[in-house]
Amino acid sequence: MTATITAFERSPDRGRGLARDMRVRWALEEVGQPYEVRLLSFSEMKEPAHRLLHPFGQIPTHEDGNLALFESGAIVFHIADRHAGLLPDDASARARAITWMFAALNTVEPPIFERSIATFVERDKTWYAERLLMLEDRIHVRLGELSSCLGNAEWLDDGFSAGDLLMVTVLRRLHGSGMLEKYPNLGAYVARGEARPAYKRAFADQLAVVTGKPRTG
Ligand code: GTB
Repeated sequence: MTATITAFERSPDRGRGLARDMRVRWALEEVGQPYEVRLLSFSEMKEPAHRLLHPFGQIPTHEDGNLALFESGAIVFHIADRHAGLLPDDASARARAITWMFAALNTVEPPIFERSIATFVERDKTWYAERLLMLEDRIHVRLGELSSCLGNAEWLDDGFSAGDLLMVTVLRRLHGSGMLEKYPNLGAYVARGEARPAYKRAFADQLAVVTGKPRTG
């Protein structure tokens, strides 16, 4: 059965792949699973019908047969767990890849997301500059640690995994901030993720929602 995911009808990022359906699309492309997309307006997300799928009235969701899931990390794990390509077979390597999934979402994403929110909604506050510096200091701590851990490796633990997929989507949020540029190995890591054919297909599909021009490749 073909899965159905939900995404923004009008993504505030105008198709730059920052909304969290991007990571789900990318995971589905990596494992070669077709999917359908139901686009939702902000008001539709808050309606009872959608809240049956997502208690917090958000995107993305993932429906497959009788199973409905929310939380992008749980959805990516579900896809990676059921299809080959995003988690190693070896039990220890698999556990390490899952650890990186949690690290991306629980340790690296929070200060980065917080900074994005601040730049949207706190710009006019008297304390904005001070808060931005504080948030950027916190992000630099994490980026420095991640950069040391990655070193010259291609991916976080052996081959590309769902841990890398989530980490790349998290780090991409720093494009335009000037922060990633201080860590050349992290910049190259993100570029490697973005160069993957599955990433490109997912990016083109979410962009097509905005441009109305479906991808041709
Ligand atoms: N923890 C949940 C998950 O990972 O799935 C968080 C889901 C979430 O934040 N969903 C957002 C949403 O539905 C969209 S992705 N928001 C509407 C609402 O809460 O009413 C977050 C997001 C939104 C927009 C941009 N952007 O435009 O750059 C980037 C990321």
